[in-house]
Amino acid sequence: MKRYVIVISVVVFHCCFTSAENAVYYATNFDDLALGPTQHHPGSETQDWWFYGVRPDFDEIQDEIVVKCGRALRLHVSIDDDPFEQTIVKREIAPPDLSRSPVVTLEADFYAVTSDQEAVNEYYTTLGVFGGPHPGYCIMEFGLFSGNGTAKNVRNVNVGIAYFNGVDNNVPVALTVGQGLAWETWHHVKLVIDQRADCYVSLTVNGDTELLGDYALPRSFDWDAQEWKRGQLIDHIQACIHALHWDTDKSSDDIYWDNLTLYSHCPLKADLSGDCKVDMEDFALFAAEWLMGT
Ligand SMILES: [Ca+2]
Ligand SMILES: [Ca+2]
Repeated sequence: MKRYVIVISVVVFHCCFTSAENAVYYATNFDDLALGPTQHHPGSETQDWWFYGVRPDFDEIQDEIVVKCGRALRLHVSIDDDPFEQTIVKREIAPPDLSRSPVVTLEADFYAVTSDQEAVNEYYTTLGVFGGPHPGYCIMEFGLFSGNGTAKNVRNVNVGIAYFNGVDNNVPVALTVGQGLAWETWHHVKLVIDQRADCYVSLTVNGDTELLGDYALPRSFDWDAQEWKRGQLIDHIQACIHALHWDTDKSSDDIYWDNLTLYSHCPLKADLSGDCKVDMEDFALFAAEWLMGT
């Protein structure tokens, strides 16, 4: 009995300080992709199947700005765009089985540009992962915000995420990291969610981490069922930028994405059987080898 207690304590201690291998679902630095605008769905193999969502020629694989390592994906909205016009670029993904690796991470570098930093119209762009049970369900996403009543060179660039508060996703998380970021500078964002626990895990921006385990993941409204539902099946990555002009203030805006990675893992080191659960099956495996060879 005494040995049993000791074994349990060793396992629990171990699982809190280690993590399992990552399952990578998509990763690109865009460097080997063909230059130029993305193509209509399903896209071109030369551009690793990135395709435009709603309108052509407002996005491109490019290497003309100061890119820290080769090519990057650029999305653009014009000062001549109608308000609420948007540029969307997508990349489909074979839906992964998250049951054995429910902690999902989306990482990317971004470089934000606006033609008029003194203008107060809104700058708004997003990077997210979407999927089923019906197309368009948000699995995880973060936005980059500026302007909206304050000059963009005063507010600078701010990371934002939504959470489900029991009613809707309309009240953003009050973040402390990723706020007041410089324009025309590369920044790194790492967003981690726990799909099984239905909560965020953390947000890391330029090395600063904020824990977000108290926040439920966003829902999407199912108009047929008239209820909010949580997406379960990842099927594409999506980048978007919006033209949000004011009558008095307009701007051409760009976002550049690079070094994009989507992966997941099981956080339970004591899961020896590989099902991302720790139960008697794992204990039996552990006990069977306890003190073997000693
Ligand atoms: Ca690159
Ligand atoms: Ca197990």
